[in-house]
Amino acid sequence: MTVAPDEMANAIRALAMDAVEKAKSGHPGLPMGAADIATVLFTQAMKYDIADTKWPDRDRFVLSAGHGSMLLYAVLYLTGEPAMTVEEIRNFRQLGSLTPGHPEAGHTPGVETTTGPLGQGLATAVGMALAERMLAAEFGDIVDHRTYVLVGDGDLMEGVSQEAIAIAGHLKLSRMIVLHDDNGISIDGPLSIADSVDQAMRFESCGWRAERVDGHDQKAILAAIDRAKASDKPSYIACKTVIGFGAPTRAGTAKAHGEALGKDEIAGARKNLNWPYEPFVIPEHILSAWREAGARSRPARNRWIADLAAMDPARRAEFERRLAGVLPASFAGVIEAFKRAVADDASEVATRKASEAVIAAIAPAVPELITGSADLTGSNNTKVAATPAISPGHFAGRYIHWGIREHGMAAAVNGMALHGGFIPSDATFLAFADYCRPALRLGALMGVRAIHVMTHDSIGLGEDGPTHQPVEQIASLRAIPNLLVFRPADRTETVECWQAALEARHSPSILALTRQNLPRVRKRFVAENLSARGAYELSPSNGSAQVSIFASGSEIAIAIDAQSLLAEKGIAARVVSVPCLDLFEKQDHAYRSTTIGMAPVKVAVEAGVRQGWDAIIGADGVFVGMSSFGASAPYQKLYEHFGITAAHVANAALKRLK
Ligand SMILES: Cc1ncc(C[n+]2csc(CCOP(=O)(O)OP(=O)(O)O)c2C)c(N)n1
Ligand SMILES: [Mg+2]
Repeated sequence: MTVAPDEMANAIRALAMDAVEKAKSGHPGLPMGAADIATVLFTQAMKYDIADTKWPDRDRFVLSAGHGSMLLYAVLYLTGEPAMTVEEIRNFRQLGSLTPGHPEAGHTPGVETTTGPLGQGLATAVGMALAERMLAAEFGDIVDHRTYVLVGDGDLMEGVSQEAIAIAGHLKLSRMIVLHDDNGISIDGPLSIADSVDQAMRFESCGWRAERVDGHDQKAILAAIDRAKASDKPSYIACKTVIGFGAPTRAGTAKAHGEALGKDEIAGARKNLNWPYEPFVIPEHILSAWREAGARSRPARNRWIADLAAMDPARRAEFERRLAGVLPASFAGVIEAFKRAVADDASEVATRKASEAVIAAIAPAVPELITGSADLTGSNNTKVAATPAISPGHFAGRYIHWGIREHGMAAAVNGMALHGGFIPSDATFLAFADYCRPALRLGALMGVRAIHVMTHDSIGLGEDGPTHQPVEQIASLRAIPNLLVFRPADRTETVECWQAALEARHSPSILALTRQNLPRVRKRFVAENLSARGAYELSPSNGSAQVSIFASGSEIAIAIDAQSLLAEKGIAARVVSVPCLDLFEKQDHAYRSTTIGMAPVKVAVEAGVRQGWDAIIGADGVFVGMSSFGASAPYQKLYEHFGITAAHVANAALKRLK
């Protein structure tokens, strides 16, 4: 029995309106409007096998308009993802279900990336498309897939979309195909109240191929996708749709966007769509047509498995290691040798330079490490001999010039990590972490291993002044769950923090690094990665400590000088280095309490705001740091001006002792 294309699409529409109705919340408009687009993608255009949603060579599908989650859940159920039962659809938006309000990667099989914050999916997909080309440049045709993105009007209005579109067009990511649910409606009403961009012209001007089709004409959509596949540019297809297609009074209006339709409207939609079936019931002939579609690419997957088996065994092992995200066997040895080598180097160094040396040392042994910068290559120190830059259409390389697009960069780096095969890192100034923040947050929520090198980490950058001097950034980044914020103090800690970041498979990391030179504070080689504990006693006291001084990064040297000043006054003090407060909080109670210690006076020193430090020093601890924005001056003057000096730390401790 042949099933009409609109019956296939109506199955999505019915599941979406029924699930939203049962949950009494959710967004029926997008799934009902974009059902024809999804039907074309999942029954004809895309290469995937629902039997293995992790097949490395599957086409990726990103629902950037994450509020339309029921579209994706319906497709996963219809195509036959075993975990996505009709029970899960009935439990839409309920605790513990596989059908949360917005799609969550790592939670629901078949969801490629977490979406919901508009624009993120599109920018993340750029990283997936880029990773695909870069991996293909390394391993050849065993990597050969596309990245499809469904965007709504909202995704395209968000600023990050411009960064994403511009870099994708520039790099000629021809395997990226964006389908726009061009319904002209968002929450407040018709788009015309707030937007008059010609999207096709916009994409074209960014180096994309663009065209417009009727989003309810499945033949036309497929033909446009076929043309997109043949293009040497990324493609944008505006699919003119009606939001809430089928709903008798709400279709085409903002009322269809984000609330349950209600009994009468649903009854009317069933009539309009010629869908006489009970809620959550998909008739056998339609379900089996969908299930067939879900297995359509099985022969392609079997061919791929055979191709993989036929690969040269050593290359195959390397390819599989890369996809598994396991560091090379040589990694630990390379790190240890380098750490041993720097242990004897007593010269001063900026941690950004120390980081460059780490990258130079490990990049040859860790081919999955990708570096890059948002136009601050010479300041971030992320480019080394082993990381040549890629260029438009040429993806053999390991360095990405992202342009001045911090938000798009951070999102794309998430996408590269999600795609697999790479440990991506990027870079900018720490003050501009704020420009990356939505992507940093999503990366942390998803648990991707992405490493963000953020240099110029305090007033220590000096003359560029308060606009460029991070004050609250470190604290605000520490506030993001599962984001590891590292602030190393010297060469050795910089090696250790890089190592910890690379080994943190399910967390993104920030490496906050200095512009200014710092003295060596770790004087003896220790095999253990002490920074990975988050905090450790760096300089013990001579006798029972009366003062514990906690610090990170550039303020460690100040803490050690303060320790000497106190010793001159007969006060025993110890110094604890805190390169990663987040990791310290994960240590067991015994380690935490011995590291924090029993000294009656606790002092923390960091050239940032106090927030977060009370976890160590308590509410009556002494904090020496910043409580205002910085200023423009040579950095030594600024440290004096803001009172972040050894003398000030020692005096503050003495005062508290009395
Ligand atoms: C960054 C961000 N801002 C705001 C929202 C809230 N929001 C969710 S959907 C939406 C409107 C989106 O319009 P459109 O993409 O056209 O979706 P449609 O109404 O057509 O389904 C808004 C403002 C969000 N999810 N993310
Ligand atoms: Mg819309």
